[in-house]
Amino acid sequence: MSLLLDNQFKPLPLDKSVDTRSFLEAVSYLPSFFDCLGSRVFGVIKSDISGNITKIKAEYVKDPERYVTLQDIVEAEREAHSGQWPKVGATLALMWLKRGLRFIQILLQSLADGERDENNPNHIRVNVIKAYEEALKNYHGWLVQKIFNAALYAAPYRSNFLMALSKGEEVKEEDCLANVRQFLVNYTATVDAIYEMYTNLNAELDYTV
Ligand code: CIS
Repeated sequence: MSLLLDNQFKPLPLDKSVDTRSFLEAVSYLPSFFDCLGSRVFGVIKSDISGNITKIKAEYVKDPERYVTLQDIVEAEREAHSGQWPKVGATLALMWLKRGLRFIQILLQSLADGERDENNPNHIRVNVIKAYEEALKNYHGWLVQKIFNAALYAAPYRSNFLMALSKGEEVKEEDCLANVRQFLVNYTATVDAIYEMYTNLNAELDYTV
C-alpha cells in the first residue's frame, strides 16, 4: 500500500480553483507523516505546518458556504483587513504552507527523476538541498538557514524514506517511485494553482524569518 496514493489530491476543475474542503482533507494527513521520519527536528516542522492548516481551517469553518475555494478566503480577508493584508490570518498561513508543499513536491519529483549523489546513492541530501534552495531558502535568514544545514543530517536514508512512503512495507523501489509519480500529478497541479493565485492577487510577500 502507498501512503501517497491513499491521500491523493483531487484533480482541479478547468478554472484551476482549489476546493477548500478537499484541500484541507488532503493536507490533514501530512503532519502525522513527520512522526515516521525519526528525528526530533521534524517536530518543529510538523508544528509549523499544523499551525498553518489549523489557521486556514479555522477561517473555513466560520462560513463553509462562502469559502468554497481557497481564493474565496484570501479575497474575503483582503476586504476585511485591507491595512494588514496579506500578512494576516489564513492568507499568511496559506502563503507559508504552500512553500512547505512546494518543498515536498520538489523533493519527491527529484527522487522520482532519479537524481542522486553517485558517491552516496542511499542519501537524499542532494534532493533535499534542491528542494530547499528552490522553495524555502529565499525566505530564511542566516539563523534558519543554519538550522536547515543541521536538519540535513537528520534526513532519513533514501531506502527508509521510500519505505515510510510505503507505510513501512518492503516495496520495490520502482513501484514506490511509480506511486510517487502518480501522486505528483494532482499534487503539483494544486500547488502550482495556489502559487498562481498568490501572483494574480499580488498576495506574495518576500520577507525573511
Ligand atoms: C527529509 C529531510 C528534510 C529536511 C528538511 C529541513 C527543512 C527546513 C528546516 C527549517 C526549519 C524551519 C522551521 C520553521 C520556520 C518558520 O519560522 C517559517 C515561518 O513560519 C511562518 C508560520 O508558518 O511564520 C509566519 C510569521 O512570519 C507565521 O507565523 C506562519 O504561521 S501562521 O500564519 O499559520 O500563523 N516556516 C517555514 O519556513 C516553513 C517550513 C516548512 C518546511 C517544510 C519541510 C518539509 C519537509 C518534508 C520532508 C518529508 C517529505 C514528506 C513527503 C511526503 C509526505 C506525504 C505524506 C502523505 C500525505 C499527503 C498530504 C500532503
